[in-house]
Amino acid sequence: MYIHSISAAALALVSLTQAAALQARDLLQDLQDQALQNLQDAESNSAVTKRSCSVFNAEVRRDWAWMSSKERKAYIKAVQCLFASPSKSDPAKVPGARNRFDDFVAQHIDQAISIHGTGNFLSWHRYFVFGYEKALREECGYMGSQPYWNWFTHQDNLRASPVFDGSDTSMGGDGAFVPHNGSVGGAGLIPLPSGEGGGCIESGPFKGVQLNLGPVSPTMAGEVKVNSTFAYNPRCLKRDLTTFASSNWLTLENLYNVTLGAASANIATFQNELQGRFAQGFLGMHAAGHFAIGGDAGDLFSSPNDPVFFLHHAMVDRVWWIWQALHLDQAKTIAGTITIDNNPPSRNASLDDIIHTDSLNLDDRKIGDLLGTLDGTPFCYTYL
Ligand SMILES: *[C@@H]1O[C@H](CO)[C@@H](O)[C@H](O)[C@H]1NC(C)=O
Ligand SMILES: *[C@@H]1O[C@H](CO)[C@@H](O)[C@H](O)[C@H]1NC(C)=O
Ligand SMILES: *[C@@H]1O[C@H](CO)[C@@H](O)[C@H](O)[C@H]1NC(C)=O
Ligand SMILES: *[C@@H]1O[C@H](CO)[C@@H](O)[C@H](O)[C@H]1NC(C)=O
Ligand SMILES: [Cu+2]
Repeated sequence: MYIHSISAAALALVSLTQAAALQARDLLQDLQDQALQNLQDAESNSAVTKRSCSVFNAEVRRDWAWMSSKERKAYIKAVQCLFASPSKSDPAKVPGARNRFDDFVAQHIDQAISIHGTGNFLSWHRYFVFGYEKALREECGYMGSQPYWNWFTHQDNLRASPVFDGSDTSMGGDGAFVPHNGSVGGAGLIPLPSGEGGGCIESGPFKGVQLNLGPVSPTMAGEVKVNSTFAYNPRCLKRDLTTFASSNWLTLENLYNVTLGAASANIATFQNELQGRFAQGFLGMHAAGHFAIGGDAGDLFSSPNDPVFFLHHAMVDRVWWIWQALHLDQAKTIAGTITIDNNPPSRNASLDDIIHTDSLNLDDRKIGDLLGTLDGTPFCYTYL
């Protein structure tokens, strides 16, 4: 038995039991509806009139599964265009970059240890995905918005997901099966069994694509680390769809916890639960997504080599966006330091800290300017 539709008001009540929420036909849809409602209410109650960006005119990012074949093909074509366009990275710094897609990989490699387990984790990745979406639009003629990978369907059969089914309207299928001993997630603490892939992507649009950078910190057995951080290392894109990771951690229970449950209390508990409790064997939804894709996507540094990275991080961003809309009084707070899991110990991140993006054609921005997706500058988008 499921509850037909939890009323918006009921959802907002902390008294709603977790069990009730989990029985809901679609917790995610209820959260989404409540988030949009809260943003609309906030706007109609706001004293500020005539904002250039509003929840009513913002770009809308959508679920890959809900896009038409034509829309998906337009997105895929634009991503392929980035792979075919010249790099803008400084060759002295990034000798291995060969194309525009590599610039994004290089940016993430360069900053990896100061953008994960830090106070800028959410805002940095929000800006990164935005920069990618902007490049698709401005440099590759894409007219749509950045799609997301909805984690909460096909968790028990990733190969059937419209993101991974290997059709020409997917982001490519699994890797070819190469026997291996699995992967190790969660900063080396959480062993994951091998999926049915492990080799080069076998089907769909990214079959045969050439990667040039990384792996810098490979996590799948048998992968060989590149000799120097930005060296040229041409090879195929490897995937190992790992249902073990998706079915264990991409769960409605975990979604509930970070949006309405104990972990939703403040930005620190939210982002920490989302990023996992590795010492306790809990991968968390962010890392679980990376390891569900597997292969190149499991590398802390060079994970953007797999173009699904951007659909995954759009979903991370969407869950943050939902949390923010459900906690409007805390939406513009941050927590965490400026070093990965505060190692080595460092000061707290501040709203005035600058996010730099080198060759991505984005202006440097303060973290504080990257917290609202409807602030107009630089962002004006919502999710559906
Ligand atoms: C897996 O690990 C075992 C034990 O270390 C080893 O004997 C075996 O060769 C490995 N298999 C592969 C495919 O690497
Ligand atoms: C690293 O360097 C060694 C020795 O120069 C070479 O044999 C190997 O192919 C290189 N590996 C990669 C991944 O570039
Ligand atoms: C919810 O998150 C908190 C951390 O904030 C954690 O202690 C707790 O175990 C989580 N609950 C579930 C059911 O996972
Ligand atoms: C850093 O932030 C934490 C809470 O997120 C706070 O308890 C601590 O006092 C802050 N440290 C400094 C030096 O401001
Ligand atoms: Cu990252």
